[in-house]
Amino acid sequence: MGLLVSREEKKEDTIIKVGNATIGDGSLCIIAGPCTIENPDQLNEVAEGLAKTSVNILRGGAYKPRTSSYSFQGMGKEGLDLLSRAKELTGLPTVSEIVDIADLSLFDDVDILQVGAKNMQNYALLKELGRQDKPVLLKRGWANTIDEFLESAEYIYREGNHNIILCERGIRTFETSTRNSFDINAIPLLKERSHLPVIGDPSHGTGVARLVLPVSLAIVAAGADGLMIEVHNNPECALCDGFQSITLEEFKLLENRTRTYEKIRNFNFPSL
Ligand SMILES: [Mn+2]
Repeated sequence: MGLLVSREEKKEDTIIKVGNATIGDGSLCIIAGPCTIENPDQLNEVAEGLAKTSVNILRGGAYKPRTSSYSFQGMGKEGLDLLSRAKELTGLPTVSEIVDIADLSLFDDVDILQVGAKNMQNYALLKELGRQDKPVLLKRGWANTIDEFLESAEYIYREGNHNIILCERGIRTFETSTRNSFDINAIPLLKERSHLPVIGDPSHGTGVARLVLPVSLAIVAAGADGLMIEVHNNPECALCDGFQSITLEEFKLLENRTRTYEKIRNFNFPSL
């Protein structure tokens, strides 16, 4: 039996609407914001800067499952409160990562629940999110195959929540010059195998700020429904992932270039 998330089961693309943003309708949905919410000034400066661009959704982490237990673990509830205020200020819908279903009530004002790469196979969490009525952004684990990724999406889908966004964020390879190797193959392959929207995260996919723009262009050209970009007002001082975060100025260039690529790929060339 084919998976419910597969193209065989449903031919038409799944289109997800969140506030004024649409994901999966052929347009490019740009999600941007800081890796981690650090303080009111940081989030507001980034959010206000992004609100002046064509960004569609604001991201910001409040619960951070860090590799080291000694690293900053996020602001928690206080961070989500700041994200609510930024949403009010900018009118942008928001996405934030949930690591524990016990925190769910704190996410009432968050529009999209993110499952991070480390939790892609946390099946208890996936099943619970499958019973919620808001979209889930599911990241691929760095050591998981496309098949395993789709099986994880199925855990959410079969519980009744059909609004799932698949996010390729790079896989671990022998390469050490970058944090991960962005798996560009995954974009057209997932679009072919599943009706769910597919986005790319070049920030974690490369782990190198100067590679974020060129890899973003590759993601758009490959047919992704969106991008997720880490932006910081002062990357050098970021509490998390500063090395892969771009500035607002750099984001404006990225926005400009990727929107041009979006127009080119969506242009219907007249037949001769
Ligand atoms: Mn990050």
